[in-house]
Amino acid sequence: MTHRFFRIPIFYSADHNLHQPQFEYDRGVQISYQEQARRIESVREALLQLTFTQEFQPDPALTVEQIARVHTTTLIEHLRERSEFARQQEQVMGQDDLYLYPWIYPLNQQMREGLLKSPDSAGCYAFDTYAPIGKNTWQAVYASANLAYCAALSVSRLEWRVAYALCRPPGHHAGNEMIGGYCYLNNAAIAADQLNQVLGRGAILDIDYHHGNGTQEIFWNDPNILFVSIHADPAEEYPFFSGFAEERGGEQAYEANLNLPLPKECDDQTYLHALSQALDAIKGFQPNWLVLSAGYDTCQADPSTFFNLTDDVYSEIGKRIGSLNLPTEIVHEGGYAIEHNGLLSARLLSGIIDSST
Ligand code: OKP
Ligand code: ZN
Repeated sequence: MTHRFFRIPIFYSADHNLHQPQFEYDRGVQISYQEQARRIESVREALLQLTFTQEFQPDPALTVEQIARVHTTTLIEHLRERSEFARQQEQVMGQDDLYLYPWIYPLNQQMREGLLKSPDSAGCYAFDTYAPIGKNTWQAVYASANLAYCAALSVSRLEWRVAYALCRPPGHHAGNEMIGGYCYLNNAAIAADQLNQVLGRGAILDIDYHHGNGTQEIFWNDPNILFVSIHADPAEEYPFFSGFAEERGGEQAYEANLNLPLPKECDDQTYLHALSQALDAIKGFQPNWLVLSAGYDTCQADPSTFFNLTDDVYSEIGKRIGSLNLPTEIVHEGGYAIEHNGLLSARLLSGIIDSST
């Protein structure tokens, strides 16, 4: 490709607004839900101000069959059915805005079978309390995954060199049959699967502050998809149970998984060093495409995390990723400095477009 000033589509759906839990429980203490709708609208406003972007609101194209390539139909049915149950419960209880929280976690099949029949089955496929289900959750989650899928379709057809899927809810904590950490369907995995089908082998780079345990799990045994993640050391930070450097991939795909955990007090220099390791691994894999799981909760301003990255580093991250010069889909993940995320995503995209050739 020789076009230096190509355009970047922003895939957006208003349906994310339908999913707005009010609360989350942080070690049992009720606080306001951090994964707010405004997170997306602030990024949308900032990205559309860039001269090289344009918005697309795609029609539904993602089928259940395609989702079922990365998630079990059991999980998909559970999400649909619990959303419907929340709708019924609102009627029965005369309540508005009811969300079913995961509180009871079955640890074997017998417990699960019992719990599934109960009104309290929201925890059946959850690993934490951060993914409650309301009446419109399925619709919002489907629309979010559809953005990732439609962006992947157009990148795989080489219609766009780089596309941005403004997904909400996020996806990288959602595994084959599990939800958690604000995530229900794994948007990045759905995109990667589509790109892999059309363009062959490729890489996912996850730069959210938290380890993308769901994405890692989904592609653990897939030798055609390299998963690389830079995140806060899980010995100290969520999700705690995965993201360690020793996790290198399953038997069929050894070394197709690379975790680069960083200390909580990470600065720009330490971060950029890890990023070059990540990019070296990606180049060595010789991928045909890249999915970037883009979280902005690594920035100094994020109220929920501990890295000390300056705003300028996002331009540099963008430049270095753009230099890979691969067909690229960016999938929006975390970031809780709500009004600040717009600036960071704009810098990331500007960096990418500056260095792409
Ligand atoms: C979602 B994403 C621990 C708080 C953990 C959940 C974090 C979910 C992050 N005390 N809160 O990766 O940005
Ligand atoms: Zn995160």
